[in-house]
Amino acid sequence: MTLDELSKQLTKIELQVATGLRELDQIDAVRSFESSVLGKQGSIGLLLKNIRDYPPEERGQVGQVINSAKAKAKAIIDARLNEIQREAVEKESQGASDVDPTLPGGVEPLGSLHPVTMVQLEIERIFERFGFTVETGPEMESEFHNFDALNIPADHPARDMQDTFWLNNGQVLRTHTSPVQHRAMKKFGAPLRIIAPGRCFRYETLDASHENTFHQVEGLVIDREISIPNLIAMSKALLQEVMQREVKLRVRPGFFPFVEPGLEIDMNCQICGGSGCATCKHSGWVEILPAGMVHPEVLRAGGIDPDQYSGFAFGLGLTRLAMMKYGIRDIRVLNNGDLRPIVCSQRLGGPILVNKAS
Ligand code: FA5
Repeated sequence: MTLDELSKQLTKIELQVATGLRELDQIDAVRSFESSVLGKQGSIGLLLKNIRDYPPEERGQVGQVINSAKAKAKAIIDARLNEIQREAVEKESQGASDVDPTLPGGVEPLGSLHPVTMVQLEIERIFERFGFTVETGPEMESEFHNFDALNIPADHPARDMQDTFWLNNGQVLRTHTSPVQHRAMKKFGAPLRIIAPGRCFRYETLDASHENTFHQVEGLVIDREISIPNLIAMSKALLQEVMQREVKLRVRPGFFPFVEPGLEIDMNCQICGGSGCATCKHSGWVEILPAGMVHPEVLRAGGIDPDQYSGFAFGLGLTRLAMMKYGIRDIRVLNNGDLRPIVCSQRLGGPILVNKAS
């Protein structure tokens, strides 16, 4: 199995674990499910066993990808076990007998993973294959990390580019995932390759493509001799792999104080195919991947010598990418909990989402 096939296989297993567990409410059933995944003959266990079939130079990377999936599966299984145990204790403490005719009937498990979660898992898998580490950062951020460390001083007009929710304690709800750049530089130094998926918050007027709570995936690569062609090639490969089809990119100059030069990488709208619709504001293009070469001041603030290293960074609009992938025309249906506009297939490996909103 190639690395690519392995990666897809693991994403499928992760989805199977998350979905399969929801139907199990007995400890024994969860334990046997666990061994069907993590045991020596389990779906992940067998992949681990087969590492030796890979050429020696690939084994490290293959092992990393499988072990990361194993850890995630274990965490989800343990959480389900805890949940069942807690429910059993609660039931016992209430003195419930085996049959309680007053309890409501059993409820069929409904739903599937959120479309944004599914695309996030897919992106994590793709980047892990390329040796990236997945990092996280706090949603409540310091002004320093959200702005200053990114070369946005207090009096700079760029602070107004992203309307901010300020908190009473002087901190902010992070307006983007870029603060993780500084944290990662301090944590790992150079060279480094990370992605950082997460929620962002902006005080803004809502429309079909703008939410006040949305997801981005930050990307940061720092090494010697990194250049813009690396960034553009990676962007195209990434978007096509997620969309599973050919996509067109449009590259424009963009301004962000933390990169120089800055780029706006847009993708042709997958809802209307580029002819224009409300989601792409009738332009045929969706702003999906602003990026650029990391500004020397940002490297310096992160303790990295800009004479030795360069890097690129991007801030992928994950929520918008999920919309493009699943044909969701209006971003607001993703957060409002009203499932009616979205018809979700329960089938593993590929929920089908049909957006009925205009
Ligand atoms: C930023 O947030 C920069 N931090 C991105 C960046 C990172 C640039 C690293 C350079 C280097 P921007 O404000 O354009 O840039 O947001 C990035 C992406 O997030 C947008 O392209 C869009 O896809 C998505 N986005 C922004 N605002 C919203 C919103 N209100 N609702 C949904 N998605 C949004």
